[in-house]
Amino acid sequence: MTNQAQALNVNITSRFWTRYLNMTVENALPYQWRALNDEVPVDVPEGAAWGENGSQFSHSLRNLRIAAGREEGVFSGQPFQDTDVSKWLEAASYALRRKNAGLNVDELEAHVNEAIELFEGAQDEDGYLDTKFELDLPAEKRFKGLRWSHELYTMGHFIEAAVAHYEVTGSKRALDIAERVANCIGHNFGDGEGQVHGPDGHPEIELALARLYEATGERRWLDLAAWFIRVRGTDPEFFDEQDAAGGPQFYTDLHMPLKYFVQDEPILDKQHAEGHAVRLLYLAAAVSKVGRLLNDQKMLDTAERLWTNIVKHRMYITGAVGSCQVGESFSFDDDLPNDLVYGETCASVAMLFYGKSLMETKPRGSVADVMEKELFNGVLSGVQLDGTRYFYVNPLEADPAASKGNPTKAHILTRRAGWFDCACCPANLGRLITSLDQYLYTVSNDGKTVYAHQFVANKTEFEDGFTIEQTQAGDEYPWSGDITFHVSNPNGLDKKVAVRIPQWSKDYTLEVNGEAVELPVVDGFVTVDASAADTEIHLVLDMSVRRVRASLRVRADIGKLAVARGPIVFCMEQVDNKGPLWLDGMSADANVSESYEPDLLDGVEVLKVKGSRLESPTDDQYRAVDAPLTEREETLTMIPYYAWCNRAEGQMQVWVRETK
Ligand code: FUB
Ligand code: ZN
Repeated sequence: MTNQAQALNVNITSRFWTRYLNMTVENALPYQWRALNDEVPVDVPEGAAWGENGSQFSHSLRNLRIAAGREEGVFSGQPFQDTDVSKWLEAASYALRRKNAGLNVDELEAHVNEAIELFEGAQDEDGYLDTKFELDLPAEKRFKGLRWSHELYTMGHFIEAAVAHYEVTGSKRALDIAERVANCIGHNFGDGEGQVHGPDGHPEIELALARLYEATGERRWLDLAAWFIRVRGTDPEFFDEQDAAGGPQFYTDLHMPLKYFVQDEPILDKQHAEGHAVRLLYLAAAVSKVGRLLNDQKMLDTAERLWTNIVKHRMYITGAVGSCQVGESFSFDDDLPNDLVYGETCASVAMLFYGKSLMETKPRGSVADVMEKELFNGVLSGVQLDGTRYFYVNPLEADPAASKGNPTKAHILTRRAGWFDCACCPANLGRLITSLDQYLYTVSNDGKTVYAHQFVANKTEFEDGFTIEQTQAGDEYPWSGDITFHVSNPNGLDKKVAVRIPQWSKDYTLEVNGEAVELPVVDGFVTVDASAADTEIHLVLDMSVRRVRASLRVRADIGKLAVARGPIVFCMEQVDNKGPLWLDGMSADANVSESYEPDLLDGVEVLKVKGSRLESPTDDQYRAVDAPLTEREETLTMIPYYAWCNRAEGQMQVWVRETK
């Protein structure tokens, strides 16, 4: 299966997503540039994010300017501080295409060129490119402390940015730098005499090299990506040996097990998603991608196995992954605490990289359903509606008093931050949103079947003159489920369009050219013949409100209900409900009224649930059961989860106490 190679020009027209795209291009990316340029302070409360190094400002661009000889000074920030600029560069490169939608991207383009020039100036003659090492450490320390050095993670993000820039602009300026980086890595790593025989503590280079291979056609980058996948976990002593040999030390007070680094066993033997969530997910996405490109069955099986483990046992209803703050990690099956959750924004973004790759191997509605869940919930909750404040951690239950008073919950912010000391998430969100067009279609290898798997209104031209225009009626998706695909096939090619029937839609109606049809749902898709010059596929999904219970395996959600409508998960916020929210309840058949409120939170569906509120006859801390509690009628207000924390600070919860 292929993806954007055959979808030449995807023009997103969705009202919902155009707002996000334009907000990212016009607000978020310019704001992030200012943050990278030390014009926005780090404002995370103490203890809230891992890895604080006490910096008040990002210093990322300054590090590059110093390394490029444009400014005097010393390095500051995380060892991987350059990646904030690289991810921004990747996001901004995609964003340049919004010029076609009439946006002024001149300033963004100037900053893109400035960033590339800085990377060019900072690169060493041998291709090495990492300002932490270039400014802070002697050259002989390079690649000698890979447990925490993040060197390949850092260079990998630059490679990804360069590939994006090349794909968008056709310019090879950044790509040339990236190829020199890859050459440096290829020279230093491998099975040969004197080469480093082990991986970086943070996967990323594997995905980056696979993308570099796709952009350049150079087979050695794919082989090198596969080498990094295969070497991982084969030598549990590798990091210790580097340390013993005098390798550079970072984060010396952090003692993480090998599992955290996905280095405790070969990834292809792993049965469960374990360790640091972003590390595992970047690696799993690469295993899937490289497995497809090499047709390596063991890699493909591993990618499937880990995905299944995550979505069946280790993913929250919002798509959040990573249940544990210690090590920002996965924990164990069905351990999904709502108030201790990590749910890093980067992890939800990574789930989309992973899902996209699985779709390219074998399109399945179940995978596309998860991608959709992540997009509309786990990912979007990471960013304030105006694009200038961010969540690193995405809880399903939050309480300002608990975050403040209980150190084990200090990582749960109840206000998005303007910038982080470890600012991995903001630009990761940026690069996902500005490349959303790459996540909508998957085309079969023979080019005959186009899987239109996301309900994001768009107009797309494929290489062979085939076009699909997706339009949405009413308040549009995700608020309305009335979707039409206008398919045009002027050359009368042998073509099919496969449309996803989401698992959440209990019922649906399907019409082809105005006639009701019943087609089998295979792997989550209905497939419609589209070999005529014009075909119109009209799908109406069931957007009724759903009350959801979690599996009995999930202790955190026993006796609770969640509420969803279409792909959107809802939550209660204290600004709409009196609180404490844990006293509010609803029954499984509670009456729910819905209304679209165009002026609230940039346009959201609001639910009013006929629920109740627990009342106690006494205020005693403990009381005998002969003083019964009463349920008083109460109307509960619910808004889309992604839009929480855009008004007054207060409690929030997704799962609500279930009453009779
Ligand atoms: O280690 C680099 C980045 O910092 C990771 O991807 C994030 O999870 C954060 O730990
Ligand atoms: Zn992050």
